[in-house]
Amino acid sequence: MKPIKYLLILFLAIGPYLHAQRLVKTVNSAWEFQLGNSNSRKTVNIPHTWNAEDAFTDGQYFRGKGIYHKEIFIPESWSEQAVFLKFEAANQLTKVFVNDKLVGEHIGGYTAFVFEVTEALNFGSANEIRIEVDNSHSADIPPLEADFNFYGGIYRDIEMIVTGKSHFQLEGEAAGNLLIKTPEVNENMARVVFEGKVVNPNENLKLQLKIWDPSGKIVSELNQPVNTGDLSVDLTIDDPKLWSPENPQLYSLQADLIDIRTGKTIDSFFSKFGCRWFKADPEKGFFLNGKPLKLIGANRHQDFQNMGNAVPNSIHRKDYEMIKDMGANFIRTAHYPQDPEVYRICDELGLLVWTEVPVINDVTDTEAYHQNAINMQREQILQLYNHPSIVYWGYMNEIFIRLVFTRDMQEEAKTAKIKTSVELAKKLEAETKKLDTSRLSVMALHGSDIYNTSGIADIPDVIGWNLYFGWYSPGLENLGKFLDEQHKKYPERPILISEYGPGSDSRIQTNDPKPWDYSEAYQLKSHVSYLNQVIERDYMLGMAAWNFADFGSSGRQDSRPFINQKGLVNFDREPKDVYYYYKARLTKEPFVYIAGKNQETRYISKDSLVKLKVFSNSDQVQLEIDGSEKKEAQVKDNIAEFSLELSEGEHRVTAISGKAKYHRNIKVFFKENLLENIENGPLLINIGSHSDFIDEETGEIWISDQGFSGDFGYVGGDTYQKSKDKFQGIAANIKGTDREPLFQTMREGIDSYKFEVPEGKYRVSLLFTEPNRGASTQNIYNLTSDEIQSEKGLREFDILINGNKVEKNLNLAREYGILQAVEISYEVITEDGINIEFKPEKGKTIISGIRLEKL
Ligand code: GCB
Repeated sequence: MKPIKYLLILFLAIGPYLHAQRLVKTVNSAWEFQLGNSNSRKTVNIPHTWNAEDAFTDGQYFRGKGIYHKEIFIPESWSEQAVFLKFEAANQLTKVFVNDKLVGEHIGGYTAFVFEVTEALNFGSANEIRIEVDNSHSADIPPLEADFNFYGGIYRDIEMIVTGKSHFQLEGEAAGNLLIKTPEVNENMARVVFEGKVVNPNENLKLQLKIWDPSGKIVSELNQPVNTGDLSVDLTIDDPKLWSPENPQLYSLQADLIDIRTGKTIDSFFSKFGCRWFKADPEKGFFLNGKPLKLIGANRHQDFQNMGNAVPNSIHRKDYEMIKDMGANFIRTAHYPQDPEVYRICDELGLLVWTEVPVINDVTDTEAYHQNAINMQREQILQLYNHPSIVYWGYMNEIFIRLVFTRDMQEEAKTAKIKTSVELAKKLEAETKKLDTSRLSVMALHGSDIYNTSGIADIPDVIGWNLYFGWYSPGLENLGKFLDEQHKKYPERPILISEYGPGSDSRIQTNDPKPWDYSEAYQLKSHVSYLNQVIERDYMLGMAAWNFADFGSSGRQDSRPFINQKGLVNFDREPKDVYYYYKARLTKEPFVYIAGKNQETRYISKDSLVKLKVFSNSDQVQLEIDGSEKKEAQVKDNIAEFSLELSEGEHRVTAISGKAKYHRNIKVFFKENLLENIENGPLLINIGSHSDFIDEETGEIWISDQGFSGDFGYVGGDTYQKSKDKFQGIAANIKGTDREPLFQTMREGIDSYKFEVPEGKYRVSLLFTEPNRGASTQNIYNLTSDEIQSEKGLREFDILINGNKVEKNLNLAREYGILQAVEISYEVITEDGINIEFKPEKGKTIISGIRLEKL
């Protein structure tokens, strides 16, 4: 049965029991919002952040205070009740005032908090609510720094909760959650322990507890008197229906507080839970309900294009449905607890979860920092306790990375840093186990031995490695070696890969992928290799790709600035090729997909073949070309590769494997004919790159560069390379364009670019950028000639088109500034061909792209 249908039945089954003895309602709409010291207010709805736009403009975003105001009418009839405000989260320091009275303060941006406001309210009249939220950097609040945006605001729901004077506890770290523990589960029985606190000033109460099994049948019932204070009930379920990714069956528990004198229910608590058991074996991997299960999935950040972190529940749901749909069984909510809805969804869908608190990159050696980190872990565990999906409580990510990458750090300072981090890890481990012995503790490390030598890696139950071989460090194949070494050295330590994967950009397409080219093809190649290397190692618990979706990170300058592009899907959740690859690799329903959604137009040379990759979960794929010709290929690692001899023009290819079918139209152009057909459209060249670049706005394709051997191409020079083994070009924000990759790749030291065009009038547009960050425009004339020699960026060159000098001493830095997109168009009348010559005066010549149009 589909989960939705099944839930509906469950809901109908338990519907009558959900009496509204506790009023819970959102208070999200129409708050008056004021940012920083500004006097102006605007009306906003919660979820809200003030950084949805500015985090994507110049690498800086507002970090400070925002104030939310609202008048709320409180009815007279509530005066005998208790009233609470619950915040699912606000980033990151929050103060709540009711009628100018401070009712509570919360530290931390990713967990919920509840304040009782009864005493501050005026009943039967309007009440002024003011919420001050501050996302300024604080040395005492994790995270100190990280590769994602700390968007400020009340970005999750606000609820108002009204109960009787006696009620289940709402205030406190659990934010109203009562714990359902399953300390013992096997095929025959599950022990269920229900724990909570009752606030009971004056009534004579009893507790009525019911448990429904996944089919809606009551399997346990209990009535007992309760007093104020701690509550603990121990129950047993026979033949429990086990929760698993294939069959995520959930039990429901409802606890009612009943006034014995009147028989009325005065407060209720409802939660689902699940019965399952698991372990992490350092030799044999992860086991769920006694069976081995390789954990394969992704990490997920909570932001979305144009919304920052203020996303509705529907987007959370869609994300996890997509993750489930691609066949994953595992998710890491990196790097912080996510919306409560997320864990409900993972329970329902059957995704195993690693959830963690945001202690990232660095630790402050203060009591306050340590305590805040511990409180976050307490809140996370107590609030999310009942979710059967959660199997790991995480508490640190790459905690030594700042230390490793800080140059000139004194030995003493390093030792102190290690000491405070290890101490904090020990405290977090102790706190985690104090609250929950049934789950595994975990931390994520970057590829450095310092975690082993410092002893920190021995603290949690499980170690996650964030490994970027083939990206930050060379060689995809080094992954397996690294893992084997670790496993051999630490045979008692269960390990998994908590992050891996390169950045990619759907605008960059090639059949010849290289590290750092940001192509979808390189991303695919790298994920295939990682999957192979992990799946063949039994001791590996599993792996989580970095990241499910592209996400905002204001400090990043990749091929799309301010965005981390390692997503399997884009920031707007449009899948990249690799997403479909996972689907082929991990799902069982017949599936076939022709890769290259963004590569439907191919520019090839006449004598070469069109390469197609087809993803499939069967052994063989048949390809039908233009309805008649058929080809067949074996599937290896869920990919069937085809090399097709296709004529110029449009072709329809259909891939068939078993019951699954997929069509794609492929348009082929021969490069040799482009100049001949230039009347039909411009020739666009992505100079300095082996990839085609697709302009998302116009659909134009800037084809990969080529050397001249007749027809068109460059003469002389080298591909511009900022650092060896890395990006061919410069990964930096280029001002004045959103076609960054076009300007980021260049040819340096080029002598000329030639086109054997027929006679006529043409427009030649040349694209440039000065990549040298050191080439300052201000002090350029103050440098001595020696300095000029050493400053590679200080270049000046002439440009001649068919012998006519069109630029004299072109100095990009001086005339336009560095990292600025520059486009200059020239009109040319020719009788025979176009030759663009570049003559250096100082430094090396450089160019990023050419557009050639016939007029
Ligand atoms: C990491 C971090 C993660 C980054 C990622 C990256 O190791 O844990 O927060 O976003 O690398 O893309 O560099």
